Amino acid sequence: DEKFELIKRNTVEIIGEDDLKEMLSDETNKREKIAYIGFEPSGKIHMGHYLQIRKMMDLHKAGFKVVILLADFHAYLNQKGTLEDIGKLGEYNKSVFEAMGLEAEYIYGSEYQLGAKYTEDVYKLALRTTLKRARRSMEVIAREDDNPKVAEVVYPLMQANDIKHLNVAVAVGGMEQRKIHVLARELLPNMDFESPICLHNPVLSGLDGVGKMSSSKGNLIAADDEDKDIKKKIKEAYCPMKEVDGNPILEIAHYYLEYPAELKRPEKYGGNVVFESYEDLEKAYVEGLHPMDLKNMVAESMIKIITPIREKMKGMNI
Ligand code: IYR
Repeated sequence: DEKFELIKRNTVEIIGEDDLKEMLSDETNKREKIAYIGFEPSGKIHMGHYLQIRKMMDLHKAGFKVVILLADFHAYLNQKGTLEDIGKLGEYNKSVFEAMGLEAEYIYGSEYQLGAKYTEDVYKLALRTTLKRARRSMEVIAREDDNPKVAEVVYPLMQANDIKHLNVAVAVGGMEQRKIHVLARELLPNMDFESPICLHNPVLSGLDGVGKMSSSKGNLIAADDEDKDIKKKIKEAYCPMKEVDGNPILEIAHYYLEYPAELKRPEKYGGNVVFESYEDLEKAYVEGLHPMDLKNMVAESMIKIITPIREKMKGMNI
């Protein structure tokens, strides 16, 4: 129904859709409505993060308690720095998510991941997971390393275990988290825990058209970018004419424009056009709508989205 549609909107997939529908219609709250997502603390919060934060707001609206895991030990295991520095980034990330308007409970991994029961469960998962599978689940997530460390295979076991120890019903993440989530779905039922529902968001392409939008690559629009930077980045972004696949600007238009969306342009360039839906816009683009027209629409809407977040961050002294 309505809540389900809100939760499903703009996702790539929900694994366990029927369980979710059942949860939404069950007023006895047999299964606690807890949804979570974890982030390795990061120096830049960008529009890829915001897509996920918005989904957590949808879940909140649909009656879920939202938990945000500031995954400090995970970042540490993934060679992102000292625990102390990662901790500071976690505080910063929390403030940005609050500026985005998310109401949630925030928890650091290090607050519970050294507990005896948690640790025992990691060992159980370690016995039940092949090395090969643990490594495969980390394919997009693990930092590149010519000599991969054991930490890389501990990481997914802990992530699966987080679901149990935070009592999560709905685990959220980008599509790159899917293999870890599927592992959790398979193993947790043998550890006295109900298989989680897993919701996967699209992963945005980088503005350079090379790989995904990523804090480490700088191919992003940040939550606190100034208007002139947004305009410049979008103007210079990869946006091949008539091409849909891997086109970052069209992806942003897909997930961030409000439809019906209006393109405003002078008569001599064809005048104004209204696109009823993303599909409508995509069709026009494939048929030759100019990349500059698309970029102008996208820049305008990004500025509209980012301005209040940026100003709130300034007000909070972030
Ligand atoms: N693997 C995530 C970070 C992460 C997510 C969850 I959900 C956890 O329980 C732990 C870590 C990433 O790639 O950022």
